[in-house]
Amino acid sequence: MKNVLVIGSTGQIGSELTMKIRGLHPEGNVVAGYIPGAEPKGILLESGPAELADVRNAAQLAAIVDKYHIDTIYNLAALLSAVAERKPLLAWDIQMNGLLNILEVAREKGCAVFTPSSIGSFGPETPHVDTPQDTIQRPRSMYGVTKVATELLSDYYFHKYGVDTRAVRFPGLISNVTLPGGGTTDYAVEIYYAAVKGEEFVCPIAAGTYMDMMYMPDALKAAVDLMEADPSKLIHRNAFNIAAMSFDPEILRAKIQEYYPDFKMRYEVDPVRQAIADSWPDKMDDSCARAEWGWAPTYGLDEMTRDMIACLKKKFGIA
Ligand code: AKB
Repeated sequence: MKNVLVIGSTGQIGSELTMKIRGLHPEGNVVAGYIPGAEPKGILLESGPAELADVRNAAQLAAIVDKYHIDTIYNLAALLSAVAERKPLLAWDIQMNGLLNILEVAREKGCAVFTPSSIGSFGPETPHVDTPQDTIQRPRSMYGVTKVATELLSDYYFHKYGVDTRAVRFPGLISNVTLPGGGTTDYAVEIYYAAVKGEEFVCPIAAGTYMDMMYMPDALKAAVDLMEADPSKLIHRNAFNIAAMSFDPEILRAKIQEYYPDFKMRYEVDPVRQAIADSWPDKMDDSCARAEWGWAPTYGLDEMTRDMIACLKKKFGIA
């Protein structure tokens, strides 16, 4: 991995992943791919090349791969779970037609491809505790449908054409650089912003709803480590369960109150997000990722909370 195209480089994951790969491969071209209206700014724009990269435009993607001799594509273009329920056809177009374009370009030009899956690829019939790597995947959200199809199509391109496709199933990702937009797990990011700004938090997910969560530095490490893993050790490819922590809103509230005892949270449960959350695992079993490519998280809830609060205080200039 030397010359890399990150599609969706200005999103929650992309804005940090692009910078991390640029740091790891200063000798390579690490292209920040974006769509109109989501142009890179600041350090992301200044530290390397940027190109319009709409997954629905195969010719545009092929031209970037040729221009920068791209060997690896990180495909982060997606509508998240709640917004995909509002715009299912657009979600299908971006997530499926877009993926097909990327896989075809990768097949023709010999690129490896990382297209993340998610806890959203599971559904109500999936075992919710210690969710196995290989289990029932019958999601009922459009996001989930596209994530299962992404896993299958990525495996198909590997088995049929030898395209080096690899992926993880991301938990809800908690970060402090770029906000997520339209996900079911977004509450676990927004709660920290509210606490640090001294605001009350209105939680859209009910007490007692457990979901897998992960701090962004671990998610970035997973994405890079998997793409650099020895392929001969990989029994699975699309996609590996990875886990770091599992909590419900009450546990998170209590953890934040260790830092802000006056922090207030009340519930206004969003039925769309709640139905999605109820269908997702409480806690995945990530033993295959650990065994096949050495996955291990660094951050638990304590370490993440300490770092989130410190980073957000700095971001907002709060002493
Ligand atoms: C979402 O909530 O939609 C995402 C995810 C877990 O895939 N953060």
